[in-house]
Order: sequence, then structure tokens, then C-alpha cells
Amino acid sequence: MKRTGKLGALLVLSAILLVTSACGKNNNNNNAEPSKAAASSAAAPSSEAPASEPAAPADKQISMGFAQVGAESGWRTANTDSIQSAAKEAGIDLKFSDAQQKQENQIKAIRSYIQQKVDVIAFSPVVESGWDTVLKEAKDAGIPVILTDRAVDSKDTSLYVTFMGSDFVEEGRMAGTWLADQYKDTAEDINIVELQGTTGSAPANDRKAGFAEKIAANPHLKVIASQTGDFTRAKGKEVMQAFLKANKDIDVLYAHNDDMALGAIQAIEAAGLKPGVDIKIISVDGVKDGMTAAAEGKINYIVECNPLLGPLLMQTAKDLLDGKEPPKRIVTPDGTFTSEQAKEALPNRKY
Ligand code: GYE
Repeated sequence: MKRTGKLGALLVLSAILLVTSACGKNNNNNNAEPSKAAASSAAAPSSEAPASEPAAPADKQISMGFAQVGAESGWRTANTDSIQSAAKEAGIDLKFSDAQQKQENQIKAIRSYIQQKVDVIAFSPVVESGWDTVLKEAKDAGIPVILTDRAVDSKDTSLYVTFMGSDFVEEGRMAGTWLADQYKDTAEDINIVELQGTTGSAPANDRKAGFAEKIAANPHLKVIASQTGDFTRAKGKEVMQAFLKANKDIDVLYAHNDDMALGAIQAIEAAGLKPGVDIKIISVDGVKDGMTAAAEGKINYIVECNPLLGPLLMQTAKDLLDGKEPPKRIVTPDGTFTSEQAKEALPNRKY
């Protein structure tokens, strides 16, 4: 119990330290691979631990049911790869399902994991609300639930063991802070359009809120249109087309993820405009295609969101089944990239 406390404290501390440094005002992101650094530092105690002390009885393989959101973005693909490869490495029997961005599919998958009596359930909730009933079913069956990446809004926090992932409000704040700084001396109105993530999802709610908070002080920064693009490239393109049709003078696009920004870039170019120049673009994630667009100057600023949660998830599951209590919230740290920084980081980018 005592050692768990220490491990937990260490994880949280290293995450907080990195978050703090990543969010520092003069963060110039010297680190060529902040994601890798972040992931390994968050998972460092984890990946070293099992070699010396097996977490579960040697003869019993841990089974984990994982209900994934879908395959909507490059971020999600990297997240899935991380989870699947970390399970293999940890010797965990992973049952994996893809809910195609539908809550009812995730609920079905969780119920089937309960029926199969897995040792632990993990999932990334597509939306924040509506989980209490199924989480209660898992709890009644004595199966612990770990939330990865996205949060639920359940009042009863005993329905899950821990929630690991980025601080999305902080990501929105980083995006808003950069923009506010770019236009701090403007005397004209700056027209911003926003492509939101999946309606009702934690990253859409929080990235919107954090951004709004940071641009609020300057009345010239105006969000003139804000709509969901469901975190996909196709939807990002479609909604951007509509934005361009309805608004003559768009100065800035804030996209809640790289994929929507990449779709929007196609729409912007098709309209004869230069992304990154005629319309400044900010996005979140930092996946390879996004970083490439940033290096080309088509995206001006990327707030990173680390998808490499697999090793931390597997270690947490092992610890949990070993009787240790993980911290209730594990924040994974994120950095930021200007075009220049993206250019530098790109050659070492893993996803
Ligand atoms: O930003 C987006 C994905 O939940 C953090 O989901 C994740 C988000 C990510 O579809 O690309």
C-alpha cells in the first residue's frame, strides 16, 4: 500500500512537472520529441517495475476488455497501436472493440466484457454523459474500470478506479494563449471559426472552454462560427466549406484536432486561399500528418495531445490487480509546436 502511494505520487509528480514546464510562458519546446519524453516519463516507473516484481501471480494471465471510441483520427490510430502493443508486451490478454464513435456500441462492448468476466475493463468514453448504469453493472460484478483518454461526468467517482489522459482544458488554454498573443496589438476584429470535436465529448467540451477563456480578454477576437466536425477529416472539410461559403472574411481557424484541420485545409485551398497565410490555423494533437502540415506552414500552431497511453494503462492494470491503489487522476503532459518547432521535431516523430 505504501509503495503504491509512492508510485502514484511519482507518476502524478512527473506528469505535473512536465505539464508545468510544457505550459511555461516561454516554452520554446526544445525537446525534439516531447510526446516520447512525456509518455516515457509518465510510464517510466511502470515499464521498469515488472521485470523485478511480477504484478500478478505468475500463473494467471490478466484479461482486459478495452472499448475503443473508433478509428476517427490519426490520434486514435496511434492510441490503438499503443494499447495493443503494450498489452502484448505486458503479457495481458486484450479483448479489443471499436465502437465507431457510437456510445451504444461501447455500452454493448462493456456489457460483453462483464459477461466474459474479464479482470479489468478499460475504455475511452466517446461522450461524457450516460455511463452510470453500465459502470454500476461493472462495479456490481466486481470488475474495476479504468478510464483512458476521455472522462465521464458521473457524480459517483467510485464507479471507476482512475482516469488517465491529457488535461483538455489546458490544451484549449494553450491554443487560446497563443492566439491572444499573436493578436495582442490588433485594432481590428479577428474573425475566428471553430471546428469542434465530437459533440458531448470531453475533448470537445474542454478544448472549447479553455480556448474561450483565454481569448475572452480581447473583444477583437471573435468566434463567428463554431460547429462540430466530429474529429474526422471528411467532416472537417465539409464544415469548413460551409464556413467559407457563409463568411467572407475568416482570419483564423481553431480545429479541435489535426484531422479536422487537414480536411479544412483542403477546403481552404479549393477556395483559392492559402492555409496558414490567408487563414491562420491552430489545431490539437500533433500527429504526423498534422506536424507535416505545420512544417509546411499550413498549420501555424499545434497543441500536442499524447496518445501513447498503452504502457501506463497496462502497468496500472497490473498494479491494481496486485492490490495497489492508483491515483484517481493521472495527467499526461503535452507540449506545443510552432511551424519551426514542428519542422525540427518531425524527423523523430513516432506517430
Ligand atoms: O484529440 C482526436 C480523437 O480523445 C484526445 O480524440 C482524444 C481525441 C483526439 O479523435 O483526434
